[in-house]
Amino acid sequence: MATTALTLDEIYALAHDAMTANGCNDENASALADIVTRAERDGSHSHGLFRIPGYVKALRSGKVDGKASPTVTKVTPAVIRCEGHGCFAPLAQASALPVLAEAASEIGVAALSLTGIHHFAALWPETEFLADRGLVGIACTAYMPMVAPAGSAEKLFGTNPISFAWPRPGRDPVCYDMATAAMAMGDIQIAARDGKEVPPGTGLDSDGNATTDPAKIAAGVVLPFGGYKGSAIALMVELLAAGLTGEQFSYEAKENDNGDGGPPRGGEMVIALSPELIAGPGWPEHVEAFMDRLTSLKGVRVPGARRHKNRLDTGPRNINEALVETIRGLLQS
Ligand code: PYC
Repeated sequence: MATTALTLDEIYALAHDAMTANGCNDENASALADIVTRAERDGSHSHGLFRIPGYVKALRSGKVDGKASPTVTKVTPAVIRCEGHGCFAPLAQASALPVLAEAASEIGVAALSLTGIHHFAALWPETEFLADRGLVGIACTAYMPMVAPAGSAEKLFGTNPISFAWPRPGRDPVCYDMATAAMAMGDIQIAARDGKEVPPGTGLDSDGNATTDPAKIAAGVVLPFGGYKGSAIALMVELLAAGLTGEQFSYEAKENDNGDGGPPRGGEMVIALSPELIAGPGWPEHVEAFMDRLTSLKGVRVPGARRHKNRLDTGPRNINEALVETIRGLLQS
């Protein structure tokens, strides 16, 4: 694969310019460019510049309002609502996460319901934000139907990612962000682009036959990870991200989407818990003793460790050359 070396500042500028050239104001463009740059910095390629053409499609079709200004409301001391008014998710998160963190730090537990947003990014930035402030974070969002519930060959669930972060004072948090599908759709698309096969069990073709061809899976269905267990977690994500926020379930998002290829309107649920208030003082020592046990086992890696290691490298990143050219082409609106 031919690549172009870009510094993190160049990645940020490319993402920011692509957004402003296509109708975003500086606030929206900056929030989005920041998320894209952090994804490339950490090696989460499927959530980095790879997403820009989709973001631009959503701006050009008028589905996303690049000048929207989210509103944050405290419904009760523990319930925070953020209405994005059609913005990309990162600006709504930047507006509401500090309010969520403050509430959970004060009263122990708080929930943030995000509505009217278009989410196409990783979810670890939300939960790491909370862990960096000494809080446990859980976030999930539903997406377009791509995944067949266990027992069926018909898609109903989105790839429905869920992220969890646990704070470790003085250390990087435990943090994972995973699709409840056998593979995230972005990774399936990247495998198709790069001509690679995906592992058996990832999905079915449009006739319901098992295949390792990512292009056939993209046209067919993805399977939930871990059979009926993953299917149950994908169901939980639909209920938390749509049932609990009042936003669209994956199937509703598809029915109401304009099919431009950008992220549909949807909801996100973010929950914050304070170990200091719930477990009480002494929790870090208790947890670190457990983490020592865990990491003493041969072959165990703390979730998030690879991203945290990647982020120490402040040098340029090798980005798919064709992708960079495509994005440069999008600077002409
Ligand atoms: O990574 O598939 C994904 C995703 C969907 C919505 C937000 N992220």
